[in-house]
Amino acid sequence: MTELTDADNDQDRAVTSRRHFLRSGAAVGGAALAGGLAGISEARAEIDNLPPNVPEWMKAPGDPMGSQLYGAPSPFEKSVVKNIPKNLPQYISASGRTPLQDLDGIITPNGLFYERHHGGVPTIDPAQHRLMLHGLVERPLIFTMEDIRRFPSESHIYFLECSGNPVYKKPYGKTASDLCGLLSCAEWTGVSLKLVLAEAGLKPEAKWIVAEGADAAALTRSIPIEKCLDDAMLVYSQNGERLRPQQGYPLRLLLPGFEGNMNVKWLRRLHVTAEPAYSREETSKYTDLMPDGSAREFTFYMEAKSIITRPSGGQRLGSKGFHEISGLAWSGHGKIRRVDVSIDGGKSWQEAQLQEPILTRALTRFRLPWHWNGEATTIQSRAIDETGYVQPTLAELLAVRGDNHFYHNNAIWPWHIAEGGEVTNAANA
Ligand SMILES: Nc1nc2c(c(=O)[nH]1)N[C@H]1C(S)=C(S)[C@@H](COP(=O)(O)O)O[C@H]1N2
Ligand SMILES: [Mo]
Repeated sequence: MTELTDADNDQDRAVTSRRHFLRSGAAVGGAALAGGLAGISEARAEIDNLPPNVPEWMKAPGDPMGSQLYGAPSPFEKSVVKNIPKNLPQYISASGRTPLQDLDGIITPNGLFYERHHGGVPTIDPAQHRLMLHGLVERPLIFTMEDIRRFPSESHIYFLECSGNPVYKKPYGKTASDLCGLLSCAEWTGVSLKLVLAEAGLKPEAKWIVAEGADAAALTRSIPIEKCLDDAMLVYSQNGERLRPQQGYPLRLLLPGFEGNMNVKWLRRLHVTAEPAYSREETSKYTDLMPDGSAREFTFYMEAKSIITRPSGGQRLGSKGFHEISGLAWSGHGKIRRVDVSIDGGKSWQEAQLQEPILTRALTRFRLPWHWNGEATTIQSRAIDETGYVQPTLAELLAVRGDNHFYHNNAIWPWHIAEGGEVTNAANA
């Protein structure tokens, strides 16, 4: 903030002084030619655009309508892009993370929605796409996309998170996106799976539905029938427009609160069975080895979790004084009831404000006003969901699950703030 002086407030004087400035500026520019005219004129243009002057973008009409048929962000926002890890191979089995630290609110813009795929992103012609529903049903059916869109539609806001977000033992990475960017939230539109199943008629022995994607990975997961008859959706739109190819165009399964992997994209088949398929993705992957040697499998729901996105790793507090701490909390088990924030390395906790709306199985934004005294400290958040479950520390998680685990790390993330204001990941310090 800069205080407005009386002189600045005097528009007439401002215009005259600007003319003076322009005239003298021309002389300076001429004299400084050898030193690089471009730099000088840029700096002068910047001053010219500041109050009380009329900025250059007010002096002529802007770009005409139709110069962009599909809108894009301002060119000044070009650094806000998906975060594609450089240390992982990105051919075929790949992931790109949401830049959580650069976003506000709870909705992820479609172009920044995280993506995770095991066989590349297929290009599917919706006119040639079919959904097959068979197995333990009275009437096996094949649906076109038009058939699916004829069902009554529903829209809901839900988060989606990969259970490999982040790796378990030593959460590496600098930014909130590196650590937690396999997480996004959108308004999804589609049809309740229950309605579609009623059309086929489930047989009494139906206990599981094995869902298969139309990608080169033919990703396959078994879903318990209870979830299929609850809030599961067949989704064709995200944030108002059709699904992006990366999110499963033209059709995906959406299982609110379940680990990302089960939300099968490019959905082509629902096989109703009495037993799970024990596919690769639910045995060798997305299952965790416990200290006693047993396998923790079919861990469907993502447990309560939160992360401070501002200030967060890679950012810097410019000065001591007022800063708002802001972040995201979510739980696969329902609504977020409370978020606590600690600004003293976990010694004491304060209740953060939750921003409306607080939705079931959606991201919830929290914030805490904070006066930073300029000393080094560690800040962190912990989420409590409506079941009363409290987000654990990494040490608590390791004590129960041992260190052979790979997936399902919902531990608290501490950020270290140095005296100079630099924010770094304190979990892998
Ligand atoms: N068909 C198919 N579905 C899939 C995948 C895939 O590779 N193929 N990846 C899964 C994984 S591991 C995750 S975390 C989510 C990611 O969804 P998104 O790319 O829309 O964010 O989709 C799941 N569904
Ligand atoms: Mo995933």
